[in-house]
Formats: sequence, C-alpha cells, structure tokens
Amino acid sequence: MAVTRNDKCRGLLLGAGLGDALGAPFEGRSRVGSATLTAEEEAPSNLVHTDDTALTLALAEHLAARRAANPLDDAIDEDTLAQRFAEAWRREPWRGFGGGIIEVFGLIHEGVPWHRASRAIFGGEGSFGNGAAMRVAPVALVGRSLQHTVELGYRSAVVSHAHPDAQHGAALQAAAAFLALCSDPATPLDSTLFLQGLGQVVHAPAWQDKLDRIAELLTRRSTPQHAGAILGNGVAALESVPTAVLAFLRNPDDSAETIRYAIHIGGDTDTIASMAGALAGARNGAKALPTRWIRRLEPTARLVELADRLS
Ligand code: R7I
Ligand code: MG
Ligand code: MG
Ligand code: MG
Repeated sequence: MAVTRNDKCRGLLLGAGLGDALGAPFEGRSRVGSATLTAEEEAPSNLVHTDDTALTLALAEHLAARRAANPLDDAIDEDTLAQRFAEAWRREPWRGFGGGIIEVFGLIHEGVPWHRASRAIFGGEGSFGNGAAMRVAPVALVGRSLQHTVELGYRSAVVSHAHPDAQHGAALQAAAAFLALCSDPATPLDSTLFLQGLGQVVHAPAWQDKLDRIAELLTRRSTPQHAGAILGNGVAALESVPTAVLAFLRNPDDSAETIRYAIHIGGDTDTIASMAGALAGARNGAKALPTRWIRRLEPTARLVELADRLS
C-alpha cells in the first residue's frame, strides 16, 4: 500500500526521536557491539530521549503554533523560537545539552538578544556543534520547496549557533529531510541525485568535500567504523551531519537498519542516529518503524500529534 504523506511526516518526527533515544546510551563510545545494541533494542524499559528530541519538539511546536495562529504568516519567528529553545533547556536541563549551548540558552533566558547570546561563546565565533542540525528536521514538514526549507533551516539555526558550519549543517540536514519526505519509497532512491540536490545547498568547500566522500563510500562496502573514520563521528556539525546522511543512504529502505548503522558508527551516537532516523522515517513512514520501539518512546504521542498538525 502506498505510504501517505501523513505517515511520512509522523515517520520523520518518530525516526528522529527513536534514533536519539536508542543511540543515547552509547554516546561517546568509540565502538558499539551488535550484542549490546540488540539488548538495548529488546529491553522492556522506556526509551528516554535527550536534548536532540527536546529541541526538535520545541521547534515543531513553534512551527505548529505559528501555523495555527495564522497560516499565511512566515513559519518562523526568530525571537520567539530562541525563547522556546531556552525554555526547553530550563524545563529539562538534565537531558544532556552541550556545554556551549547551555551558556547561550542561559543568556537568552536572562533577556540577552539571541544574536548577542549566540556569539558569547567560543571566542565570539559561536558554536560549530551539531545542535542546530539535530533539531532541524521539522522545518521540512512546512517547507514549500527545497529552497524554502533550506532558508528555514538556516533561520532556525542562527538563534543559537553563530558559527557558519553549524548553520550549514542545519541547512544540509533540513534539505536532506525535505528530499527524503518527497521521495517515493516504492521507487529505489537514486543516491547520486540525492547528493546532487544536497550539493546545491551548501557551497563551502569542506562540505562539498564531505559530499564527495559520501559518494565515494557508497561505491563500495564499508563498515560503520570505517565510515566514521572517513566522515567523522563527533559533536561538530561537519563531523556528524554528512555521517548521518551516509547512514541513511546506506539503508534508505529500512529505517531500523539506518538507525542501527548510525549507532554502530560510534561517537555522537544519539545525534547521528537521530538525524539519520529522521531521514529514513521521512522516506519510509511511521508504519515502517518497529512498533515495539515506538511503544517504548516516551514522547511518541506528542510527536505524532505534532506531525499531524504539520502535515
Ligand atoms: O551544538 P550543541 O547543542 O551540541 C549538541 C550535542 C549533541 O551531541 C547532543 O546530543 C549533545 O550531547 O550535544 O552544543 P554546543 O555546546 O554548542 O556544542 C557541542 C560541543 O562542541 C561543545 O560543548 C564543544 O565541545 C564543541 N564546540 C566547540 N569547541 C571549540 N570551539 C562547539 N563549537 C566549538 C568551538 O567553536
Ligand atoms: Mg543528545
Ligand atoms: Mg566555534
Ligand atoms: Mg549527541
């Protein structure tokens, strides 16, 4: 049966939440064995999400509130969005937020404008962390075109991440989510075309180089560890967004395998698996995600409701 747009929207948000929560126990490990991952997949306990999903929810809620207030309005209001992110951190500071971003959110909470707060860390350059990319996928639900989605990706990023690489990462992940959402899961995904689409989004040489490396990696078999060694698996956007795209393109038709592959890469496992999971979920839909994972994920009901409001 054809996968509906609504199910694909649900899949995008649930895939992000599942990748985050399944990957979280392994964050920072250089190696993740199959037996430990299988044990985590089959455990009866709730799947607990981290900052990745907390901020994805905050962005999705902002987009839904904007749409409800006035469907003709611009999708993002930067000042309000900055407040919503800072509130999400204040409510649940224990969800594993990065060291730089908690300073930014603290300043925003105190009333410092986001354009100053975002530059108050790392010597005035701002963060190049993947925190803007890890939360960005919901913009693909409201983007009217690839270009519009990319614009929304950048605008959602700047409120906390002043460094261009953090912003490029968010734009690239937003674009990838849009393309995955538009793709027909009944037709094989053309990864060359997919990467060409992404190549039009970010022109910075370091990012173009990463896209070339993804294409090269896809021409042969490679272990997740090898992919991580070539593309990176760290908290910097440049070291994790392309890695998540690779995890998706390795297994574009099997969302659970996308998430497993991403976690086996090691390093920033919650974030890489969350970004990859959003892409696979957007392509294959919520019904293609393992139901026993969805049942264990704490914010499942909220994610589904937001997907329905945004689809
Ligand atoms: O970007 P951000 O929200 O990080 C998200 C990551 C994900 O893995 C989450 O799961 C969570 O664990 O954190 O938070 P930031 O604190 O802005 O960036 C993350 C880290 O990247 C920082 O704590 C720094 O270690 C590093 N970093 C930098 N280091 C040096 N110079 C980011 N920007 C810089 C920099 O400019
Ligand atoms: Mg996290
Ligand atoms: Mg920096
Ligand atoms: Mg992480």
